[in-house]
Amino acid sequence: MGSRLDALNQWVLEVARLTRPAAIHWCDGSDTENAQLVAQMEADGTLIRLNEETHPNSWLHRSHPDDVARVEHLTFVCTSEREDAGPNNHWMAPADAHAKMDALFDGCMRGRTMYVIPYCMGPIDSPLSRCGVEITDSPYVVANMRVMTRMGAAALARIEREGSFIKGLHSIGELDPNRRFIVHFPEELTIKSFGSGYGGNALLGKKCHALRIASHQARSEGWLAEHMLILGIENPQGETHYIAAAFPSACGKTNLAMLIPPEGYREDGWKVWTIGDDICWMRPGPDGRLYAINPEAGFFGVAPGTSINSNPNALETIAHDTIFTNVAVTADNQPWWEGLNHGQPVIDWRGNDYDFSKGTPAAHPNSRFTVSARQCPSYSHKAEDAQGVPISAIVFGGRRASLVPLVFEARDWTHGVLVGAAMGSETTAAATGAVGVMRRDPMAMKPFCGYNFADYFGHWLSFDKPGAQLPKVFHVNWFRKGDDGKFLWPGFGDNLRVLEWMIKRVEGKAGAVETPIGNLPKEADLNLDGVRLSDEARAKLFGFDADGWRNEFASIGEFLREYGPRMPEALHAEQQRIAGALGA
Ligand code: TSX
Ligand code: MN
Repeated sequence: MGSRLDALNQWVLEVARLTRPAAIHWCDGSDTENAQLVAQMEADGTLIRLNEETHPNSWLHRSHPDDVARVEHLTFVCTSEREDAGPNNHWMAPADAHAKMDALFDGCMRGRTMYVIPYCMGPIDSPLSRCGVEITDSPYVVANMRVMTRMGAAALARIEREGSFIKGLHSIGELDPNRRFIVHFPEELTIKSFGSGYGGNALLGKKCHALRIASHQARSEGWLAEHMLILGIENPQGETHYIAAAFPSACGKTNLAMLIPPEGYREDGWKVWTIGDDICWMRPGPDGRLYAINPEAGFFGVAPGTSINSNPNALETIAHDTIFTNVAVTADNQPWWEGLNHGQPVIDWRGNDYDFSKGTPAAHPNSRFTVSARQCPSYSHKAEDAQGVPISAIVFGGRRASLVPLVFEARDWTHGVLVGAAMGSETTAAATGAVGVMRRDPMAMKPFCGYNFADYFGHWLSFDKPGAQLPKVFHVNWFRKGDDGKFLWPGFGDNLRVLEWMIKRVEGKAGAVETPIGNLPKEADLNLDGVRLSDEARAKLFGFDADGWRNEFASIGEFLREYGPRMPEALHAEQQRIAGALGA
């Protein structure tokens, strides 16, 4: 009695009264519990065992074919004031949203087990970490949350100690796309998700908690919850700098997080360490620097395109103890996807015989692996450090075939915030409509910021204050194309050449040319030993086109004005300063 778990127990009972489960299971996160759940899912076909010789203890899950991705149009942020959610979110009044969701949840777990998942986002002993409890009727969600978070007894103990947690209620419902909603109540630290069993819709610790709810919490508590990878770069002297980087989808975030240095760099003693591939929580430390943790404990990575060439570390990570979702399988029951460069699919992601002649992919383009970060060869022990890692540079990036050079440095923090706010990427493979259309995706947070973007930019600007030792901000573009439509930069491991320049800039050891859009390296400022670049490539990767940028800045000005009077004046002023420097 009087325990700090009373609030949790009461909420669990309340949810059970609404959803009417046949049983309630409190997840302790133990190996025994996991083995029982996996056995049950193997028995009912939720999980299919993969080739035990080549992929020990690995499983295939096939989701409902209409339930294969996040659903932005069905995702809502329910603040009491509509303007607090902003034009970047779908909004519903909280009371209406609760009524709508509770009607869906009414009796939805009849005959099913309700799982109570206590979890911690971030190292269990870190002051930067935050806890939550997800209630779900999906054992697949439990198995994934166990990999992606610190789940179970230790998290429950922390919740008991702190007395506060994020409430996440989830049911797969009937997996009916017409009865599917992902709803957030940032002011109540509550999430309700119905009708999907997939990824970000269902693993509520990830996008719903660690980004949408956390971004809202971070604003009021003075920190940042960002859609960023975190990596460490160790130089031959043994010093490690940490970088956080935000990219829209299809830019290779996981590949960058697990980068393997080019051969010459490896020989010289350079190493790259992985902290995280998707989410970064950071806050100012006592020395004024930003300290970051990865709130996740695993990778929920896109399978297609992952190969021995693009990401050998990922391939090694997923060689055992991995859950694959919606991949194809080979004749000998190995997982397969487009771009694997190995083996042949015989059964597609839906479980049908694969018909090569139809030209459709065998694996779903959004098929995934769920795997513990500890299995990654480049995983950094610093990822478990309660203090987090100090961030030396923040990198924004996008996929831009034209205009945007390989890399530039923002002149100061305010400029850096504008660079992040104005970031955009060209669409790839027909997920939605046209290919190659530029979409702005500020800080890669468009689907994930739990409040008004104008207020979010204001929050970013607020970190620039006396005593702050802020990271330098950069923008990169690995995807610049030549007139022949071919990529001009080799990318992948060679991106370390660009990261090295950034670190040397931070240390005051590398040169740059000042331009109106920021500081660009001269070719000689980058180590390009062994990289062959045409004259066109050199001109486009390291040059700056004033006419093109004048148009870009006119478009950025329009974009800022779309957010109306809440947009911070400092960003308008920064846009105008640069537009002015580019000439009218
Ligand atoms: O992930 C990528 N990165 C970051 C790697 C650390 N990709 C794959 C994007 C799809 C998710 C890239 N694709 C990168 C990149 O830097 N660059 C490119 C474009 C590219 C594609 C193929 C080649 C070169 C560049 N091939 C050859 O040069 C042989
Ligand atoms: Mn992501």
